Amino acid sequence: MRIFSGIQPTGAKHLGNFSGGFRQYAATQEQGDAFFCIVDLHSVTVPHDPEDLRARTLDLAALMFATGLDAERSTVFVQSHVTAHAESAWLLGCVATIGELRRMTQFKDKAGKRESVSVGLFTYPVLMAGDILLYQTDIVPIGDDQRQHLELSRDIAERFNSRFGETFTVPRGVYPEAGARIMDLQQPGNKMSTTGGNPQGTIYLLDPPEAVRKKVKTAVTDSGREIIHDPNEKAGISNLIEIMTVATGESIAEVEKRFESSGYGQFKSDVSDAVVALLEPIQARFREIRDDPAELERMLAIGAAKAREASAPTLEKMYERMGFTRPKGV
Ligand code: ATP
Ligand code: LTN
Repeated sequence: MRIFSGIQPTGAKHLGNFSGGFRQYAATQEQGDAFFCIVDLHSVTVPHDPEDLRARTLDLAALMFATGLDAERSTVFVQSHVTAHAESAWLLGCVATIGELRRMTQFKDKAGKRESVSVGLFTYPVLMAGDILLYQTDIVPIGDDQRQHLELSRDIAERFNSRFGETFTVPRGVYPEAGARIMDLQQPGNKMSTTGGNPQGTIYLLDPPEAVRKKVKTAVTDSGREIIHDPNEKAGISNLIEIMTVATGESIAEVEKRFESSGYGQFKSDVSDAVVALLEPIQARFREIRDDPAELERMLAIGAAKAREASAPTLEKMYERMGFTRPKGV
């Protein structure tokens, strides 16, 4: 089975990214042939600082290994190191339609907040479709916020296949059972997010223990007393329950049962302990791995070579099926 997912190198990574991203990457790599891509081309769709992008690309690679990716088993690479990604985005951009891109809620949200919006932000989902389809991907581990983009990738794959002949595997999204959408602790109506969130409501993976405790303690809840999962009526508590499941591996029902007779104060304190216990070893491994940038660069170079080899046949097929001539024999 082929597994593919991507993650952006800009912004500090948070517990939502851990839940929908990192922990699913580490789990799915056991199921087959896995590719995990640091999507730097996606990160320039909004204004960015070049030095920051450079530094964060290596930091993100370190975090991916620190959260359990195994360089022997999985291919971890940087999107811009494999030119097939930019090429497939052009080809698929001529298959996707303006109408379907206009319906993307992430574009509407992000574009609505800016005066000037890049063309790249609009065509972002097409680049993402190429990422996935180039690898004949069967499953894509992601968070709930990427569901619409994944559905679009499937539509583009099916359209290409029916217009030009069977070329792509149609991929399936894989979402965590609990924690597919971790919410902001201060605004439990919005997802935890680097770009759109509130820093006080966002638990960063590199936050020190005191910061985690303060953020959980001040998390917005409700005036009730029961620790039960009801996202409509009790968004804040439901979110803390899901955070607990992410930190301990328990189910929602197990967390509810364990805190049946506890108050919110005790529950919050136990949630912070569990999150701190989750993050401490990740942070220690991250510091170790990041301290050897030459080794990280070597691993990414190996990843890029493997990704080039794996994606080349599909890109070639795309060109051929679409009727392009190919350079021969020089
Ligand atoms: P952000 O909103 O924080 O800027 P992002 O979604 O733009 O994040 P990435 O960091 O590339 O960008 O996301 C990596 C993975 O994390 C994706 O699979 C995404 O679905 C998932 N993810 C992001 N936010 C959350 C969340 N609040 N809960 C669960 N999964 C999430
Ligand atoms: N859009 C995604 C990042 C992303 C991705 C991908 C995820 C880019 N290409 C391919 C899965 C598969 C995001 O913002 N999280």
